[in-house]
Amino acid sequence: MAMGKLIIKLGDITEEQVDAIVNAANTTLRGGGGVDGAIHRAAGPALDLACAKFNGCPTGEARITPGFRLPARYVIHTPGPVWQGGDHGEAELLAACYRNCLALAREYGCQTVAFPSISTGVYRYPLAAAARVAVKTITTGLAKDPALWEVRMVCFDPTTEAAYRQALETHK
Ligand code: AR6
Repeated sequence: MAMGKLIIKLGDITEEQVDAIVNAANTTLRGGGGVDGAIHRAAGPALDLACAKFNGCPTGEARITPGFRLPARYVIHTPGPVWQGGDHGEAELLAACYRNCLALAREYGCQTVAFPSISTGVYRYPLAAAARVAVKTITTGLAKDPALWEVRMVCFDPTTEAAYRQALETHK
């Protein structure tokens, strides 16, 4: 089987029609601002009830819930690392987010997955560096999982989109 593809697009992840969207959450999994707030608003209050059952999630790990009112069947929640200068394991933790989300997607039979730019908002991870980690980890994940046919990086602004396009070009 041919390897699935990574596409980069500008958009609002809550509108993506995919098997699973990823949420850049915090370790409480109880919602917040940014993409997390948008996903919780669009999914409706049942999402928070489902998240409450996990009693939180460590940075770099992932948890899955239904998508409720979202077009996506599932939401995979992952708390990214807070940028603390780069010598606190941030790159490895960010890679673990992408890896663990793809592992859960695989376990739940997802063929299409959409990611936001994890950690580059409130958590201040430098954009170019985060994009390199994301592209490398997603590309490795696609090569290992023949059932996964499309991963979308859904960027909320043109600067973010340009950074991911650049990372993909450089990676090739
Ligand atoms: N669709 C796609 N991307 C979005 C959307 C959207 N609807 N809304 C924002 N983004 P952030 P973090 C982009 O801050 O840095 C929350 O409060 C945004 O422009 O959402 O991982 C959590 O509860 C940026 O490019 O996530 C945590 O406390 C990217 O998503 C904390 O923020 C990530 O920005 C997590 O911080």
